[in-house]
Amino acid sequence: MIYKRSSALFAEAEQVIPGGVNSPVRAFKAVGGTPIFVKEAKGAYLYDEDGNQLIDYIASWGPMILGHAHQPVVDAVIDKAKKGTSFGMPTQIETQIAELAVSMVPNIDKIRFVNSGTEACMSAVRLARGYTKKDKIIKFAGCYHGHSDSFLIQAGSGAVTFGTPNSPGVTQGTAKDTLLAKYNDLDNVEALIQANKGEIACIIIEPVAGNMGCIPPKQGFLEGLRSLCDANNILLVFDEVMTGFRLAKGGAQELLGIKADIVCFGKVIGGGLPVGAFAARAEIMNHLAPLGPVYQAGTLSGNPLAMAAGLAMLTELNNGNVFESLAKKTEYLHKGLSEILERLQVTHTINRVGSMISVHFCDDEVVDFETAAKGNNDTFKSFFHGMLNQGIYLAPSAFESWFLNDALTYEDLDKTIAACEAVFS
Ligand code: KE4
Repeated sequence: MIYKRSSALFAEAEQVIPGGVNSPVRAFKAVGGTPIFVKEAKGAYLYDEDGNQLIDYIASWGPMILGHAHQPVVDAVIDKAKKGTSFGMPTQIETQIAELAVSMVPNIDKIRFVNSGTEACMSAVRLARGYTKKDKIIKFAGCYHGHSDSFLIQAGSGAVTFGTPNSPGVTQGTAKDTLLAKYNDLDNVEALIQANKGEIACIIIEPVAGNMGCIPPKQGFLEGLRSLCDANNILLVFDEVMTGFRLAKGGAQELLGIKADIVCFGKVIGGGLPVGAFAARAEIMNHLAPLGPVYQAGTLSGNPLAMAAGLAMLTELNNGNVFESLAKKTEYLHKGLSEILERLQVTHTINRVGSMISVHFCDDEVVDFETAAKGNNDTFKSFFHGMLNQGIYLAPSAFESWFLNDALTYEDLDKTIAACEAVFS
């Protein structure tokens, strides 16, 4: 594959945009090489600036679950744009998408729209703190909830002490209120709660982790968190920015049968336009301004253009059964890749939940950040570039989940499996 034009465009971008990208993971730092510039996309295929067609396995990191430029979404956006894109005043379409989302997702009565997953998670934590009148939060190593200060925290010195900033610009004052736990380790969470009795407002978690590769919750883990939260007046916040409207209509709450107190959304809910949201039962959501004292706002929150894309997307998902089709395609891909890698004796493990999947080049079971970090990154880099050179675009990091879109055909999946065989033969 030739990337001459992408390389030239990247050099230009670097002059005026830090690192040449508007989000770091796009810069290929984890896999090396220069990022691919996309000219357009349709269905399961990306068309880059050098004229290469690529089978897409990130779907814009989740949103494009029905494939790129899905006609009903495109039509809705075009129609709405002609009538104005944002007014800074309430519009009926906000109520329409809110009613639909509330009808699809369990345990929520009200929803507030924002402009990104970060904003949704940041606002959900502020709401949890305002509602419980407690300051500390527990998050999990390897889980990503966006780039808000409270989340850019790494493990502190002791197992049950507070975290320390993992980015310059995050203050110790912020970090002291974020406790870091180990994913799938209930004892560790219980120890943190005991060591910070009465001070923890919420536990925020990706119910199926997607930012360490894909990591499913162990049997009983989420149920245990639910019980610990109930026993300690702690709110359980599900960050469903990735899993929401992807794993099921009702997301991970529906698929796994666990009730969260606050649920955060992003990605799919916006149909490819910038939309995030957070939702809960009315008793909690009514603490939000202008009804309650917890402040949260946004100039473009609920703007009609983004709502039109999101409403069209959720309507398609609510009326169809893409989740079963996607799960079957992902299982097919999983089986195909496993057979090849086993036959070629490539040390690996594959995690999969619904249409989220990741390949880890290690033989340990990948159950948390520590085991995810044991993957052989050199092997992953060769895998990534070997697949890319055969027209298969995977997530450019071993710590990301792949996201299947329903425009992928079984022929595309077979091509992907064959490309994997070519890489390791
Ligand atoms: P955004 O602010 O990027 O819309 O959402 C933040 C976020 C929150 N919660 C979860 C579980 C997420 O995965 C994300 C964002 N995901 C990354 C991919 N790992 C987006 C890609 C990027 O950062 O460019």
